[in-house]
Amino acid sequence: MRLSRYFLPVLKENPAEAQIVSHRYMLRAGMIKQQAAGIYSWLPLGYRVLKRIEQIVHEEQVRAGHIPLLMPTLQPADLWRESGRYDDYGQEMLRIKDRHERDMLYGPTNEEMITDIFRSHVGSYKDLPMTLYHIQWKFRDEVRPRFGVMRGREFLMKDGYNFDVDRESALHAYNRHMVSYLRTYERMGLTAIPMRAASGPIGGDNTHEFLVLASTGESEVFFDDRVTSLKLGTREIDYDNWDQVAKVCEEFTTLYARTDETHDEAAFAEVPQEHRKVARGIEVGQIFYFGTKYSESMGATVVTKDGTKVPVEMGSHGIGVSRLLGAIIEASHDDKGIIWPEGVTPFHVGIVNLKQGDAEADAACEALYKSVAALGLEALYDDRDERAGGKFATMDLIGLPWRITVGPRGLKNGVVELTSRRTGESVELPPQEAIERIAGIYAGI
Ligand code: 5CA
Repeated sequence: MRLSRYFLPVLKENPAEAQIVSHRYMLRAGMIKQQAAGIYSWLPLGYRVLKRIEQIVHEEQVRAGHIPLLMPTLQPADLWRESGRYDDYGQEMLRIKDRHERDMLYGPTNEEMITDIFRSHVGSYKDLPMTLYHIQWKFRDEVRPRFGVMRGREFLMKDGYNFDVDRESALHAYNRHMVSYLRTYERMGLTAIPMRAASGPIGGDNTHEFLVLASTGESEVFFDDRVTSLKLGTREIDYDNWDQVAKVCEEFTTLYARTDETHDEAAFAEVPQEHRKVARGIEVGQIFYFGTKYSESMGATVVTKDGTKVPVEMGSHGIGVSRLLGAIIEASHDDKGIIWPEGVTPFHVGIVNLKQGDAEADAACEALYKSVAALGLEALYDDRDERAGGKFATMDLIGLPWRITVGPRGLKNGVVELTSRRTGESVELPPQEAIERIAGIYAGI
């Protein structure tokens, strides 16, 4: 993309309404625009990152054997009357009447609808296990929407629902989600710690939240800090191998890590003092096992191997897709702007032309731009007729992890400059070598 033809409405001033750094940088970098409290338009740069995050979530869900579908944002109230949650959900639910005076609602989550789909089409243990998921907009009329996309009213969520014939296979589905989430967050450059939590309006007694540590997080968390160095890395996971998946979960959930809702002072006191930490965290996902809570009230049954009809065992599993943008920025920024991890960056590399209009500099930039595209990667080429200082400030603010700077002086010596946004380190290289470096960096991502 050429910056002269892009839509990147960067703000020079700090917006007064933004209280935390991620909100401030998302507004300043022209990623989002607020349309009403907690409701945002996704401007091109923000939309790109949102799509990259979605893509990672999809890939890891499919890798775990889960099946994507798409349910609507609007739901009939009657489904929620069946489960009993229509009245329970309270003011967080946005209720709507259509022209025929039928009660509708903008879905805050989809347990009822997915149970309805299941009961309409599935009835035998032979079709199980099955996990269906979608990535769809949700609406929760939060009392205090704040911090930009972090606590929105309209927000994008991946919500998945497992259907299993018995408790053991449902617990495997729970574990499978936990492991797939660990990989999902790691690919985004995040350390998200599974913590024992409380289930709230979703129900059930087995639930973990995934928390990214950040001083601006809304949850208070208590943990053994050795949990922060656990990594899934590139190890091969066979998601059908119950023991292997359970072992990974054990590895990640044995050390003490709880939110304030389930915190237990006595158990915490047993953590060696030098490892005992109290901090704040951003909840980027939550998994629930709730058994037959919805299948019983809504009549979703399966016939088991021995011919008996039982309510299907279920759980639901969410990832805060739009919230993740805020969480990633909270975890990865400096005083100049955002620092995108390679896995989610809106463009893979920025190209800065120090002297637009100089025939040699222009030609070198054009050649680099084409070479990046030939790698199957995307460059943002700042081809505007602007001062170098302004170009650097924009690149630093929008946070592309790599920048190639091209100027007449370097070109005389046959080199361009490759700079890491994270470390600030630069190396001078012939253009072809800079391209090879970029190819190498993204080969493993
Ligand atoms: N049905 C279950 C799982 S599918 C569910 O709704 N879980 S949840 O309530 O925990 O939401 C899942 C994730 O959505 C949360 O972990 C959080 O990351 C994100 N989320 C929840 N509320 C908001 C909000 N108001 N703004 C942005 N993200 C949110």
